[in-house]
Amino acid sequence: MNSTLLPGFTPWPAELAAQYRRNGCWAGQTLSAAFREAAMRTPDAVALVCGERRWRYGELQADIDALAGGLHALGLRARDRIVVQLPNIAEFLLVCFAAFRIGVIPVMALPAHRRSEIRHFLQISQACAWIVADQDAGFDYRNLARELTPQTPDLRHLIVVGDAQEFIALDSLYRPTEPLPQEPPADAVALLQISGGTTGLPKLIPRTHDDYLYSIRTASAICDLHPDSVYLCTLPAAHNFPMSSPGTFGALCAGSRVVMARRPSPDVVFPLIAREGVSITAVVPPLAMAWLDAAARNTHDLSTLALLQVGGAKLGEEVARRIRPVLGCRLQQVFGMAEGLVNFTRHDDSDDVVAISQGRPMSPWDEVRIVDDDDEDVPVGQTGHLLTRGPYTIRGYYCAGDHNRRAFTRDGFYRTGDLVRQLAGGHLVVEGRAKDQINRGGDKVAAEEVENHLLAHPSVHDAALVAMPDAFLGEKSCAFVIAREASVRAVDLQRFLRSRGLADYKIPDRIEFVGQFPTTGVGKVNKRELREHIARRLGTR
Ligand code: OOB
Repeated sequence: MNSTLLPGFTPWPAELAAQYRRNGCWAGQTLSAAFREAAMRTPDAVALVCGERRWRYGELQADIDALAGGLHALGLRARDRIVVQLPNIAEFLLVCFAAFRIGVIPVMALPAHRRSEIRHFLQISQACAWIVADQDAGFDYRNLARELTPQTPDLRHLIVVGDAQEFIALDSLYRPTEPLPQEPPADAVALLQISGGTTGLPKLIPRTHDDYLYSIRTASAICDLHPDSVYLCTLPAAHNFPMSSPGTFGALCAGSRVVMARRPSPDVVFPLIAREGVSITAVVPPLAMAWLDAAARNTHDLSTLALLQVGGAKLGEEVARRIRPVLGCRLQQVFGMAEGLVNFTRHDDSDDVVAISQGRPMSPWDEVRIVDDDDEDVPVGQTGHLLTRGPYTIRGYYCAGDHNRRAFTRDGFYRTGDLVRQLAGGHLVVEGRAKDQINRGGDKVAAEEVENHLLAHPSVHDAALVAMPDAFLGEKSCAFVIAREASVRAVDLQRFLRSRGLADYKIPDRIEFVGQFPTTGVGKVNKRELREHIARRLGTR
């Protein structure tokens, strides 16, 4: 047992934890030990490819240990938090596994996050270190660091991949001779994922070595990852889907090869698939559509690609049915969440089930309930709220007592906020969403977070953010605003939100000025009506 739990982490009840150990879900192994096992099996096999750089398993293990030594020499200790904000480069994986080795907990920020999100992550996690790339996609992360370091007293180390300027260069932290401390216990928190969020500020999701490794290994078995598999990391590496379902972590623990794609566009990805013989990758629906379109002009050999995983947002049935004929690979739908539960369609599912369903839970130990507004089970086949608990679904967000009382039932089921119905074979069909969130092609936008930023503008009296249909992204965001002054324009508000350091994907795609909001019977803003209103204006339902 772990006697030194991270404060703010909600463990599973002791009886359940004992059961998950007895039934073999929790193997009592850390993520770093799982990688080491793979590295020892095939030290000469290529583990990681990033641009022209390549690591064999043995070399990667040596670099991970050397970096763990350097982080330890800096003063980082077990349970310290480090915000990791890196693009799809090898260093992302090196830093994660070095941190796991010494029990340091990465907070999985996305490259798209800006001042507002990063300040919040630094503050809520009390991270003592933050690691960024010098610049990426035209954004200089060192400038953001200069702005934020004075405001975050816990932050002691700013580490930079590339040109570090006045900060610490990651390259200077490889210390192969530094003695390493003991590995952390397997029931310790390994990492903090970021929630899509429904409230004012994003929540952190504590995942333990035990639970994460179980989900990775189960996903790897479902996707049949083996030493000859080649996994292409297309989506942002820190996201739960390309990291663990089975993702880069799954591939590394299975002895497969990981290839990092710097950008997800077909002109980058198709040549990489051909050059490296990629066999599996994960995308969101808009990317699947972009790849389908690009396939018509494609000259690269994509024949090694056996499985395309699509998830993060609802995939349209028509798009689903085009994947195999156009790209020549099987489709797997993946419906998951950083909080835990991941559903997959399976190899032996019929084409129809793969086209219309979002898969079924990956573990026999996943408990799923579909309930009405009063938490009563609905009859099979009817749509209701999805609740879940199990060996890799969290019991609470990090340091979020009040919110946890709403987000979980008293008996520990996580309220996913998704509306689903179940097919006879157990597969789930996502029918909608009860949570106040916009799913912008897989990027999650919490309405309240954006509304709060809008309300900070002196000309805004009230604001309500809703989803509007979009042919490519599935959904975009539309802010309805009651202005105090008629002179304020949409571009002013969009510029204002950017100046507040909000990630670009959260800036409302459209702003509609109105005199008042429609209300529900109890006087709440009627967002359903606002959604219908904007859909009508756009000429779609
Ligand atoms: C994945 O994780 P998150 O945490 O970014 O978002 C979770 C939410 C779900 O609750 C659901 O609302 C939506 O994203 N979602 C889907 C979906 N997959 C996720 N909605 C419809 N169809 C799907 N296939 O997005 C995530 C994590 C692990 C694996 C895959 C996706």
